Amino acid sequence: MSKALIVVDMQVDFCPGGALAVAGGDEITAPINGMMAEFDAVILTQDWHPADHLSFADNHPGAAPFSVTEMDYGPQVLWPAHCMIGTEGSDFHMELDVDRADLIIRKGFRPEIDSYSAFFENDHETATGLAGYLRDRGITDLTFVGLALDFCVGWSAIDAARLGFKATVVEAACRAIDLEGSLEAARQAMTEAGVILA
Ligand code: VGL
Ligand code: ZN
Repeated sequence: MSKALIVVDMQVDFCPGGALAVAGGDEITAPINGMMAEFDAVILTQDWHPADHLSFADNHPGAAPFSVTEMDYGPQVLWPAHCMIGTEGSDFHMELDVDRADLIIRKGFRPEIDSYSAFFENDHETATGLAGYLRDRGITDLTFVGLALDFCVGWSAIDAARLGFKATVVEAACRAIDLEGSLEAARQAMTEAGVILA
């Protein structure tokens, strides 16, 4: 049994003062750094969008941020522009122990499709390659922390469970956006998928 800590989107734009700030996002860097020592591998995900990304409300004339639109692959929340490639907002939080990471997996770089999960883009089909990497290394148990619990953390953990990994989410080392009940919905979906909420 080999286990990895998957640290989801601990980036400047998701922390207070950022473009898509999650309340308390900066409070979890210290606990996450502290957890890293307990794992065989540490993997960071990095939300990584081009300026013309279709998840940005700005790229849908007249659409308000946090409204929902219909894409080819299903409903998509339109976010304020965030984590743009090469900007400060896409950097990891200054205090995160980035040096401990074995792998940084970027997601959301295709303009026409968003990617909440670390495993699949939002069509639930296009793989990021993370599952293959973990399997090649013999990693079976995954613990998820980071931002945001009800989007990227939740979707990643659900995909992990569906792919046959043992998936645990440590809620105390996560923070949520909580958009119209999204936190409760994510908790329920995670439980149904067999994710352990610790
Ligand atoms: C995220 C919304 C848009 C996240 C990323 O990390 O949860 N949420 N992009
Ligand atoms: Zn994003």
